[in-house]
Amino acid sequence: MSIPKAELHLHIEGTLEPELAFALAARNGVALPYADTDELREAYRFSDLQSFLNLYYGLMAVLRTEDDFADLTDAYLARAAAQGVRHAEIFFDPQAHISRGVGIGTVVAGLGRALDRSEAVHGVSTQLIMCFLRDESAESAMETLEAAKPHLGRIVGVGLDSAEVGHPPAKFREVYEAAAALGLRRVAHAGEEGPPAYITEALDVLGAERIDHGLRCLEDPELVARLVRDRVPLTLCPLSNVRLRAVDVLAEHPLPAMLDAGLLCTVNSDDPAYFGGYAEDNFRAVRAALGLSPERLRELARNSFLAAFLEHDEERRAR
Ligand code: ES4
Ligand code: ZN
Repeated sequence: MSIPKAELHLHIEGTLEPELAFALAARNGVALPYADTDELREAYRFSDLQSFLNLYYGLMAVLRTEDDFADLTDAYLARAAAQGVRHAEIFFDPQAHISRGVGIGTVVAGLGRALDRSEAVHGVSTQLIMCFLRDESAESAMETLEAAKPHLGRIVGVGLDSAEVGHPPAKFREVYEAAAALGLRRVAHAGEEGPPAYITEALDVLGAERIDHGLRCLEDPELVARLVRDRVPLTLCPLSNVRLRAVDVLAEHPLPAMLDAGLLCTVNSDDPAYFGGYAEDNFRAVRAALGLSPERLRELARNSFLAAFLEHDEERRAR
């Protein structure tokens, strides 16, 4: 039995398993530069975030129709439910689809169709968070927010992802202000590969309520003290950190030190089809590699609900 938990750092495009990628390629007549699923899996040897992103954005070519996004999301929800996920806050990257001629209306309709059935079919409540690509311009982010306006009833918040180094949060001040004015919640990837100053900037300039990853906060003791004092949740992704070489081996992951420091840490799967596991796989991996006590694992699960954008009645049901 897996412990009930909320998944707060999950890119829906990162749940595209090789088998589904090939099935969608066939359905849509898209040619892939890999002979079969084995050859594709062979390519999952990443040296850093950018080497992953190159493959990840390329494989998205198979996602074209509303049905594709519904099938992708339904497959994720089934896997998540089987791993004890009761609530999922799901990232998607509108710009990665708009730039390929797939409109945000198609994407949201497909995701939404699967999410609408999720509680009944899988017992998983859900929220959607649209992310801006930080290696695209601030103008493009603002256009994306504008394009999302007809769909804001389905979207709880905004995030910031893609290549971090060289793309500090402050570039997105205006679009985050506009998002806040629309009543959207705010999160941002920071301190995955980028310096601790990006975490501080995400808090100060973007008003981020949660930090995605935040691993490198440990390099700045004042920042750690602030994150502890203000109870800012960090959505850590241990298997992702190993696969993208942010940490050498899981046994050296700083999660235990971060919990000892009093940080509000959560454990999440990021891009599970690429990084070797879903939510419970990440819990199991840190338990095995880091020797976390049952109390620590319960704390991580509790933190996931505390850090979620849940209404109180939903929170009660999720537990
Ligand atoms: C991502 Cl691991 C990671 N970091 C930043 N952006 C991303 N998009 C998808 N996965
Ligand atoms: Zn991520």
